[in-house]
Amino acid sequence: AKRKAIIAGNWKMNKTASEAAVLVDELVPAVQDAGCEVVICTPYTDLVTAVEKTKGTNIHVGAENVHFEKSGAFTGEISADMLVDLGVEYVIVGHSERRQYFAETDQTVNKRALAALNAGLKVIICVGESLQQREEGVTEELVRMQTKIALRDVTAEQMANVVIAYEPIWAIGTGKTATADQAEEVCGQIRKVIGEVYGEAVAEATTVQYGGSMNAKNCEELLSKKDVDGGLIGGASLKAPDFAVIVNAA
Ligand code: 3PY
Repeated sequence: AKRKAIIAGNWKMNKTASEAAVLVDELVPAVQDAGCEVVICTPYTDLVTAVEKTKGTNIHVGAENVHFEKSGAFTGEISADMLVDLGVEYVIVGHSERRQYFAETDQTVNKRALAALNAGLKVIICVGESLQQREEGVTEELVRMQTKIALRDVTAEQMANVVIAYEPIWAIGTGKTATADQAEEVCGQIRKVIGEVYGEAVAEATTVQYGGSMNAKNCEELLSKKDVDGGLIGGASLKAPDFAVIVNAA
């Protein structure tokens, strides 16, 4: 494919900084021959360790969230500039756990994506339907809407720094995985909506990942699909050998 496959780990709320140091030391040799882009998205408290320990390697570091304001009275929040200054390159925006537990909406996803892009970060924007929405047959409409709103005011030029991760909520942390055909279908729908907004060339160049219990066993089939350009990896990203299998399958 002409576009870049990206395998990104989403560590979620796991690993102290000391534990992160151990894991990154295991990851560096395990993924050094990757043919894809390799990203690890870690808790804020692990970022300094991750950036330091991956200097001069093929591993890129990302955060798991970012606030949309530049600075000010937002106790407990972290700005895009703060991440950039640390050497962080990526940030996940709109993971379903943030939508579900932290009142994230399509509108705040859009604000975070814009703030991150304007600061020079690359964003991994997560979209995906619940089990109920899938059963009601509104997956395509829902994912189209989430994608369109998340990208409002994002320029065609900035799309070079945008990754979309299709993460069906029913496949997150449940051990259930979308079938490769389901993943391919929705990733294709996402690419189609990007094409409607930005044109075919941008759509063809945009990395669209699948996420949701992708692991060392099921990665090969999922990654074989033409519209699945990598993965956002939960639990399996916390084990260096498993993460390496996924990276080497991409
Ligand atoms: C999962 O695989 O469970 C994820 O949520 C990846 O982001």
